[in-house]
Amino acid sequence: MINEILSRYAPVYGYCPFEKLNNALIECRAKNRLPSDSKSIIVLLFPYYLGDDAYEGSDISKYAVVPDYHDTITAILNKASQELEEAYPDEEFVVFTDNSPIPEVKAAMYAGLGVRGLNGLFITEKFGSWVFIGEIVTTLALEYPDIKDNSINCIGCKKCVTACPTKAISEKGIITERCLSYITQKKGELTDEQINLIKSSGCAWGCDICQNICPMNKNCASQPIDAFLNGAEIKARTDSDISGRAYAWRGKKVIQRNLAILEEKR
Ligand code: B12
Ligand code: SF4
Ligand code: SF4
Repeated sequence: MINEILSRYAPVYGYCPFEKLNNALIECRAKNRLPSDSKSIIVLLFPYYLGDDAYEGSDISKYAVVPDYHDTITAILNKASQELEEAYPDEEFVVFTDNSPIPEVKAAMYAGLGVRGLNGLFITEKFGSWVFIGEIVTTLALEYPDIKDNSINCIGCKKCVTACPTKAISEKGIITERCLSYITQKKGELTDEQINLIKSSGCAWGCDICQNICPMNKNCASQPIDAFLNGAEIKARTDSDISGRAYAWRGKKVIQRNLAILEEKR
């Protein structure tokens, strides 16, 4: 029954035992929404890669080209959870994506859906790392794959480490403050070094360098979910309405500052 429901909402999904991550939860306000007797994390993956040709002339990273995934994925997860509530009236189902207490890369790993890359991202066989992760935390007990921590890493070629312009990738994970994706989202004044990094990346929002270089992303399928097929925009908006785009949450000033930095370059 549960598989029949979920397969209508995401091309890939799996089950992670909640107890595996109970001690690794991210401290955030959303933590209060977790059911008190959580047993499972239903992890769903949403591919967004549109094919290389689609990004020609783009000034933002691939994840920001499609309509804001927080809105689209939350809407999909809400529908799925409504169906699950009807099918299992005694159980609780709570949806999250990104703004989540669940370390999503780890949850996807323990659900047996792919591997963790040295670039910190979750990589699937079919879609590479071009997938967003969403989850439904539930009191329902499910069957889980037997995943051992050490058997889940990428091929370890280290091309991402060499290509990263800020040396943000270490064996222990990503150094957040160094990551260009973080820098493009930062409010206020940037240092000259940060400005130059944005200029040379040519990207006004996010960073895809460690994903573009990754051999595990070669030949991955371009089968984005329907919600991403319409409404893709390869250039950041310069007009007043930026709602529904991934860069909207930081407000207009940040994306406009970054676009001005790219403009200076020309
Ligand atoms: C904060 C955050 C960021 C920060 C910090 C990134 C980071 N990796 O820490 C910033 C702003 C930089 C960022 C950037 C991006 N993000 Co982000 N981000 C998150 C968020 C909200 C939380 C991540 C987190 O703090 N996890 C908790 C910490 C403790 O986990 P951790 O850093 O992995 O630390 C563990 C590891 O170090 C691990 N560890 C131990 N030993 C080793 C060894 C190795 C080799 C590694 C890799 C790890 C490791 O143990 C630590 C403790 O648990 C997640 C959503 C979520 N709720 O999970 C999205 C998320 C990870 N981001 C996502 C995306 C798409 C991006 C970008 C690609 C966007 C872009 N194009 O610019 C970039 C990629 C940058 C990168 N290479 O990671 C997606 C990734 C999807 C995927 N396929 O993996 C997520 C899952 C959101 C989503 N719902 O889809 N992000
Ligand atoms: S997103 Fe860019 S800056 Fe961040 S780790 Fe990857 S290559 Fe480095
Ligand atoms: S570039 Fe190589 S080391 Fe980095 S995530 Fe991809 S496979 Fe792993």
